[in-house]
Amino acid sequence: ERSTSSFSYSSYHTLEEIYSWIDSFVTEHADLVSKIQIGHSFENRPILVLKFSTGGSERQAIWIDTGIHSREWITHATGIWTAKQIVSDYGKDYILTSLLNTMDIFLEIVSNPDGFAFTHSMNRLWRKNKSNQPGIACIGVDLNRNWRSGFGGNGSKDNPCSETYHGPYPHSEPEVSAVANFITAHGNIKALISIHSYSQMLMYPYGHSLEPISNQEEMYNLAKRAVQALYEVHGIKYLYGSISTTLYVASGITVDWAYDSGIKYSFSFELRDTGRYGFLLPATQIIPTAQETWMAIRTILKHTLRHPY
Ligand code: PAY
Ligand code: ZN
Repeated sequence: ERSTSSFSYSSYHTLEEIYSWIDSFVTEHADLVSKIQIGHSFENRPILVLKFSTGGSERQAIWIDTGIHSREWITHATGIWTAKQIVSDYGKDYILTSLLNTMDIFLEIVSNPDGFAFTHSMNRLWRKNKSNQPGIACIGVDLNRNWRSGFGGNGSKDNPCSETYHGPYPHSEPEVSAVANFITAHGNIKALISIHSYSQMLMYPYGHSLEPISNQEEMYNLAKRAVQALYEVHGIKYLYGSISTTLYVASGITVDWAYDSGIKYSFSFELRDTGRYGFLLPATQIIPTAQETWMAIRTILKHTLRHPY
């Protein structure tokens, strides 16, 4: 894309199209947005993050990632629409404006670039990354099982052929270590939102254990309000609660690591739908999905802004 004006926000795009859109987007909104490369994927593709900032230094920040599982195309599309929404809402929406006047937002749209390229070229339903190890025939680690918190526990597999293979050791995967290193070095991330599909759920830690987190009541009430705000947009119903009690037990996941690293407001979304189309959600649902998700995200941002820690 030469300019973002010819980009279709209601279509699914290839990695090349998204990376080219990122460059145009950053150029067109240079006052508010910059591009950071936080690392390289296993197959050596750049791992990119958009930074939304109105200035300052070492501000508190929000982290949002989409596409850690490559087949969850609605999440990348939602991330792209969200980026556009942030630049158009700044100066208009009071929550987003006051947030960006004191905090930054980091948005990682293609969190698993190798897997994403593979879903376009070879296997639309590929979930993992593309790493391989000598002497092991199966390819790929589940990037949502590779995090240190609860690594290797229930709901993850040590068989490299499994869709939920946790990898050889915590943060073994470059796509995970790049994010973990970035967030740790930053040191001032106050909310983390990791976006998956599908199931229509808004969840918080833990995945690896049934034990409630220390601010579970606050998280439950916040999730409830966020899901209500989402519902009001297009009447889509979401379940909410902890991951282990709402979906299933899963260990080594992003939000458990984030929470254990001190990010009190750590959430994961499972976007539309509940299984009719599953990962193959029609492109006609991209904009409605992104619109409703944004209202839930906005609820979390508002709470984070009003509850400094
Ligand atoms: O959102 O982190 C979360 C929960 C755990 C997800 C996981 O298993 O990694 C849930 C699944 C996902 O989004 O990857 C749910 C989908 C429908 C799946 O692949 O089973
Ligand atoms: Zn997923």
